[in-house]
Amino acid sequence: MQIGLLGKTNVGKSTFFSAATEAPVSIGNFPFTTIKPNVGVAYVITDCACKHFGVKHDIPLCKNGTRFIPIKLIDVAGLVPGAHEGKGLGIQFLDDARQAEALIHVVDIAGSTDIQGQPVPIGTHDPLEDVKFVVDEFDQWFKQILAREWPKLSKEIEQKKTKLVDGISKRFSGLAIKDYQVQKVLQNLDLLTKKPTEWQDSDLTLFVKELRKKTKPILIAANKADLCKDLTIVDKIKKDSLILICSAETELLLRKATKAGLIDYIPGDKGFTIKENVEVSSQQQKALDLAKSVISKIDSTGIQAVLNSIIFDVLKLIVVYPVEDDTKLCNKDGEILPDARLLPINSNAKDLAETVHADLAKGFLHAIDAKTKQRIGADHLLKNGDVIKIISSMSRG
Ligand SMILES: Nc1nc2c(ncn2[C@@H]2O[C@H](COP(=O)(O)OP(=O)(O)O)[C@@H](O)[C@H]2O)c(=O)[nH]1
Ligand SMILES: [Mg+2]
Repeated sequence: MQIGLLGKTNVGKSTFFSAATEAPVSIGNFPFTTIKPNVGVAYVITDCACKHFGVKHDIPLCKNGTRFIPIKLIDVAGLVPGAHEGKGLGIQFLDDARQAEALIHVVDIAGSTDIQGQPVPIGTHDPLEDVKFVVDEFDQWFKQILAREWPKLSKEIEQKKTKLVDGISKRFSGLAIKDYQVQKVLQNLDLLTKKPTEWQDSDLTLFVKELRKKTKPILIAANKADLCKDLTIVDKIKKDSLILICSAETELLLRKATKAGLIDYIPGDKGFTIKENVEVSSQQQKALDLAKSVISKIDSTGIQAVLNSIIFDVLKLIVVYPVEDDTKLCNKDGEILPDARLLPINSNAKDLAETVHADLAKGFLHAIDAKTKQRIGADHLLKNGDVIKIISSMSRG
């Protein structure tokens, strides 16, 4: 699961990235660190299944029933108008973005940077323009990929040398786009039966727009909300897009203060407390006071809400816990609920097996739902929070 952070320069992408990838709690030696300079691990938060069962476990990714689930975050190169034609870091940008399953578009909601990302006085740039241009760049990029080859491809399809879905999917290979997604969009737009050589330019435009929406959905993070004088601008954008307000700078400060042992804070909390018996310098106190006033203005820093929303609202993923013992809820080493996995909605028991190990799926016999103790088959659809033991003729040891 990879999520890309995109936007023009100076909106706070790197600050968001640093804040989100700074380990939210002390998670021991879990491999959480930066993978590449611009690729790191962030966490979504959910209620751990240990709460449902009323069991206690001591694992790094669960703190008092709050479960942290890792996702990959990519800080995509800054975007400028014309990126799809190679302007700015256009090529690098598209390279980073192609691997992402969904995108967080970081916007300077305070309007303190112009369209090129240069600082301007607060409130003098309309963030709606940024929302529009980013979607536009993306759609044009998609369009270019297909339109370039359409004259040739459409003929091949009609001569039955290539199948419609296959031919289109292949043009988008490397973008993590699946056949069924192409199929679905063609179907929704009634394009499955239209002769490809008779597609108008408007058909191509509409098709790529819908394909982009489906395969690279965008959530807007209205950043620098702390600077914003009038947040009603958010309502204007809300009409057509999913948008959440946040302050990456505040979250970064709070995570650093947590790491330094100064405060108790769990990302997403609507407040924090300074630990007893710690000395805070007057400078630190000032920074924490500022953070407190930001939180009281915008409810929470919003960073965790953005991460959770892209996984649970936009991608609609569910959390499932595979276990090897459905009574003790543990793995071979006796660790209770050691693993939480994010799966697409409509995943079944066999899909879960596949994510654990290919052999486990190959030899799949049945599974057991640890909550109901019921035996379930390969096709059984999983629900959010399920704890599942898989029984396979090919389980390892
Ligand atoms: N006030 C405020 N400033 C922010 C926030 N997030 C980032 N910044 C500042 O915006 C500037 C650009 O941030 P950076 O993360 O480098 O932006 P990028 O070019 O999009 O990666 C820096 O000076 C940050 O400190 C925020 O939430 N509030
Ligand atoms: Mg940056």
